[in-house]
Amino acid sequence: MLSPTTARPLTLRQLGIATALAAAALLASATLTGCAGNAEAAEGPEGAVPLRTPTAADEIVGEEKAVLTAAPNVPPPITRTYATKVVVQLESQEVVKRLADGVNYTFWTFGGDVPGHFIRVREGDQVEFHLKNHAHSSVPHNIDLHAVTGPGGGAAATLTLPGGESVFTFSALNPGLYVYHCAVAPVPMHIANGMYGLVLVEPKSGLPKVDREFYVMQSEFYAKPGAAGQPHTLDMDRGTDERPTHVVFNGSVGALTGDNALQAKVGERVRIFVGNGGPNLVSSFHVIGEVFDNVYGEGGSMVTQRNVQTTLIPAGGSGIVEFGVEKPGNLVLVDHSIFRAFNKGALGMIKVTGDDNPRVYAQNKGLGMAAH
Ligand SMILES: [Cu+2]
Repeated sequence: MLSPTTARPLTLRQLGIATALAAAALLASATLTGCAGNAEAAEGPEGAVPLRTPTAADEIVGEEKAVLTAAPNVPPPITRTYATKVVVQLESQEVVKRLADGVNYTFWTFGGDVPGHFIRVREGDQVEFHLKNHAHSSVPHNIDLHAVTGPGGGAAATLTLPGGESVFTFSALNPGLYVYHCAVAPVPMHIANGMYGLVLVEPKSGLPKVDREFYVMQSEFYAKPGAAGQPHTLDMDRGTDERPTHVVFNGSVGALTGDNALQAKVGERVRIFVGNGGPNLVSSFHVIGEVFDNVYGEGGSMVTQRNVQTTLIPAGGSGIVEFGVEKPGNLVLVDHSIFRAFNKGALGMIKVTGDDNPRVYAQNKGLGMAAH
């Protein structure tokens, strides 16, 4: 019987739970969509599950072609205040590129690059998705977008032979940052060869303005040498054993270091859309020398935590991190499963320029060597 208990004054433990719930409710109110979005309103204060079935009131106005970008670039923020039909055109291509110094690899890609090109649409948009498979491909490909509500995330509708094209349509019902990948059997082979990318469904009210947005996607490779003079290919045994030869950001060792380092200036706000293509490893994403002011956990549509050192990016998942840049110098992106960073390639850099601020950080004495 519950009734005698509920009549008593709250215990300290119950009060603690009540406080935690109130705090969670407060945090939940700080969503990206605010309270203007229909779906958010439909969820109600008790967090009831919304049904997002589009109705006649959700009018689709006009049509536009999606701007797709290769990492680390991100398409511009969406300024539209209404839903439209967005035409996405993506082509699967099998290409030989550098994976690491001395290692060329036969990548299978979306758009010719690893990770695949970034897609940005608005919550409520109707997306007409065209998947082409390049005529020189050796096998069929398709696409499963985690943003899709429907069979296989689109995979069932997009099995495409070399030289062919498939088209399907979906409504971007849920805001958030989603992985897409190829899902043709054997699925691990297609993903391990590089077939993944990110699609952002921007909330109706948009994302808070920042100065820089970057696209960073971690993944790992299981490479074995080809015949003499031939590029490396997938080592299925290593893949099955989860023993990668390379763990990288944006498709190759050094894709975000040296001349390829990301750039920012002191005083700017930075947002990184982080994805993890896997196929196996979970990423402990960390930026050496910074603290994430905001984290949208697991790529969902609200800030779930503030002041975070390291955030988990699941295989086949994502996260959004934001931080202000207060100090010039080099910030280092790593998977903090740290052998991966320093021995297998999961290392990137943001070069921050601008005026120094010793109040933020100052080195007061060097190596501490004894005076002669
Ligand atoms: Cu494929």
